[in-house]
Amino acid sequence: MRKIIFIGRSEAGKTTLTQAMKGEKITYHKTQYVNHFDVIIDTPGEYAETKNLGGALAMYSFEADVVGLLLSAIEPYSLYPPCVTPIANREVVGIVTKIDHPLADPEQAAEWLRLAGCEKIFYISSYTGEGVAELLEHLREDGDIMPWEEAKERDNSL
Ligand SMILES: Nc1nc2c(ncn2[C@@H]2O[C@H](COP(=O)(O)OP(=O)(O)O)[C@@H](O)[C@H]2O)c(=O)[nH]1
Ligand SMILES: [Mg+2]
Repeated sequence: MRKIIFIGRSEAGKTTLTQAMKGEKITYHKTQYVNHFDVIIDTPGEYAETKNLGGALAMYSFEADVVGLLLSAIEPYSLYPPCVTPIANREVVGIVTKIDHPLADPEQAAEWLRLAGCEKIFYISSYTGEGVAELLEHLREDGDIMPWEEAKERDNSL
């Protein structure tokens, strides 16, 4: 699996998503699986809140294969400057969090992430697990057996 690093202001949902992606149950096609891959680097929100976002992107992305810029679907504004993603020198994907929220406006958040330079956007709720499997799938490398495939192989061998 490729490693992803989460960047986003505090309250964006980084830590909750990190937990939703590791060890916890992941819902894939309405069935729940446990993820064994350790693929996430969580960061404190301060990195995205100061003028140093570019520096953080450049520095921390060295440890990751993919950078995930998080923006919650209930944000009233975006901190991301337009076209920042090339600074990371890595693939940068946009992650809209909290799509389950009653006040969520996922398309607005997605629009801001595209403005920042993200081409691929994931829509996620760490509460319901929606979108988590898709993000894991995006990190998959040749030879990786996803949690839901492991379960299938086990069933087949019974
Ligand atoms: N409705 C909803 N709330 C969420 C979700 N993910 C996180 N939150 C809430 O948002 C707040 C900030 O989450 P946290 O993961 O600590 O954000 P961080 O500061 O980026 O690490 C917490 O109160 C979480 O319970 C989600 O998928 N849906
Ligand atoms: Mg956190």
